[in-house]
Amino acid sequence: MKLDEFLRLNAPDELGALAMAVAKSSLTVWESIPFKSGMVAGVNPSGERQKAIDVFSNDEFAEALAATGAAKEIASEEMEEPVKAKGSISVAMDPLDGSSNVETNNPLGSIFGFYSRSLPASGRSLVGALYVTYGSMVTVTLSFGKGVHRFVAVRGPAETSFELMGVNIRLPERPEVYGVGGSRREWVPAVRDFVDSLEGRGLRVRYCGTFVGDYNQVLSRGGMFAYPELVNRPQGKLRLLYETAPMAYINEQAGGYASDGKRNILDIEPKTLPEPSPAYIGSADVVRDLEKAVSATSG
Ligand code: AFP
Repeated sequence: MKLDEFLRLNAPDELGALAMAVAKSSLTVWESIPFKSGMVAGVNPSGERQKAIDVFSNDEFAEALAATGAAKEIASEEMEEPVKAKGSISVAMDPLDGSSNVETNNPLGSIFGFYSRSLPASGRSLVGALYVTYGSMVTVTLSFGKGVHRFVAVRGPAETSFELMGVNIRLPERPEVYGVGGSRREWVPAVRDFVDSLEGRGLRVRYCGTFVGDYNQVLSRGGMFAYPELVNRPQGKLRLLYETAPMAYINEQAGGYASDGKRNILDIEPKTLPEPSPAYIGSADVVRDLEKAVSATSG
């Protein structure tokens, strides 16, 4: 089944239009990655230096989302202010996750959260979420609150389409892999001890340095991805609205759990658009054990 047919049957019209716009634009972004890897002069609202591909993917997705007429506002990790439009759904996006990995040809990704409320809003107001992987395949993984489904880009004689690849994807029972961002000496002691214990549980480290790529393999193999609380950066690096809440929504739909170390990521009410939070996401039993270990040591 192709993505457009799936969306017609399974998604409200506005969400379907937004998801289809993202899928089409992801192919344009994918083709542009090798040609736009240089830095540009600006920094994004979080103070990170931007590549031409960060700006290009932001503009490509923002224009395509606005053109659907379904978006009320489009907020992005790469924009100071949201783009306002006339639809009813608020979109928050990280248009190109992991752009520092372009040179090394590691996987990259794009993340989209579809919110029913004006932004900033908690993950409880998500009505859908989607991420794209640009790896050995271009895939779109999405949920509109009824399971997690995946589509893969397939080149046909006339056009490239997205074909159904996985229905009702669930995290496997047995966790196999983990990946943790930052460096070991920056992790708070409770996180370091917990990560050490994962090897004893039979998990193997697998880390590519792009949240989407690292989470995507956790969804396939079970385990945990974390960008944890750091000694000098207690809120970690990843942004709630643009990154962790949409992925937590998908992860919950796949039977998993995501925490900031104390509570469900979906329950956090961000006060600003780029608000970061520590993130531990993946198999429910592993992440709940992490939460217990971290909360037992925090005041
Ligand atoms: P870039 O977009 O600058 O490449 O950062 C990617 C990212 O935000 C996220 O995708 C990774 O999980 C995280 O950074 C990795 O950060 P470390 O290099 O500190 O492990």
